[in-house]
Amino acid sequence: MTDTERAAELIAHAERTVVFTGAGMSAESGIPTFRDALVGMWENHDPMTLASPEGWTADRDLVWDWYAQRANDVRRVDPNDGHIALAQLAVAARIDGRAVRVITQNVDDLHERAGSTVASHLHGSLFAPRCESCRRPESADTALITPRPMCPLCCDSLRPGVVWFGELLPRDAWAAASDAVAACDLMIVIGTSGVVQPAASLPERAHVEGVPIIEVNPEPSELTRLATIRLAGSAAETLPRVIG
Ligand code: BV8
Ligand code: ZN
Repeated sequence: MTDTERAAELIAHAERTVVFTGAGMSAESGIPTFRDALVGMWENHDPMTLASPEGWTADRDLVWDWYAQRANDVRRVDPNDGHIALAQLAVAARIDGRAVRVITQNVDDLHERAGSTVASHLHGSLFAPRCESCRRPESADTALITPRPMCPLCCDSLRPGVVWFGELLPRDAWAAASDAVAACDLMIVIGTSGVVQPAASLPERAHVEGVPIIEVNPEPSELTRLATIRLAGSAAETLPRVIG
């Protein structure tokens, strides 16, 4: 049996699958991975600085514009065959009483636009801006607007709805992800370098519990050592092959 066939077999029979995705999931939709995210006018900036409270307080307009550009970029692309295969997997599983829960580190909405329900956006969303002071949520379209809009309620600044480096993950997102991982009998890890914590500790937890892990990534990652099966390929090419 090839690794692809073994993976397909595990996926077809798992009762409670968790799909754990990173930036590589969206690469074939044309969204650069986090580390490649700085092109054009952003190439002289460090994503770790732009994606941090220090970067925000240093220059709110610059950081807001970076996120608005990323939100507009996502709006201009489509989910890829990998996103679509995952959405189809969940529909097929539900028919015979099996569950597929998507946990993503990504801040785009491509899983949702492919038809998936996302159980947890661990690092927030480009499309959930909120007021920095009163936390009033604003519409997804507000994320696309520059210059930086002000809160209509308290007139303070809006901020992007993402989790910055040095910020705690949203309690409900972390709880939903932890519960899904605690209950799963298969984990599919797609398109993540496995560097960012505490998100990367979730595959670790599954591994400790003896849950089989399938990794889909053209390159080895920090999580490859945990993989039961490693499929060295891209999300859009590999997932349709292993999801019947
Ligand atoms: C926190 C939103 C408590 C913003 C993001 C423990 C140890 C070490 C460090 C820490 C630790 N605990 C906390 C830290 C600090 C930090 C951290 O992890 N730093 C890293 C750099 C070491 N973590 C935090 O700060 C977290 N908060 O822990 O709170 C706390 C509080 C105060 C003080 C201390 C602790 C918050 C982290 C959230 C950061 N926000 N996103 C934004 O997007 O602008 S994370 C951001 O980077 C992305 O969302 C994504 O999650 C991450 C990048 O990771 P990947 O998704 O894996 O993407 P990457 O580019 O790395 O890899 C892409 C992969 O895809 C590659 O493997 C590639 O081969 C593959 N690929 C490419 N093409 C394809 C493909 N795969 C498939 N198909 C393809 N076509
Ligand atoms: Zn406000």
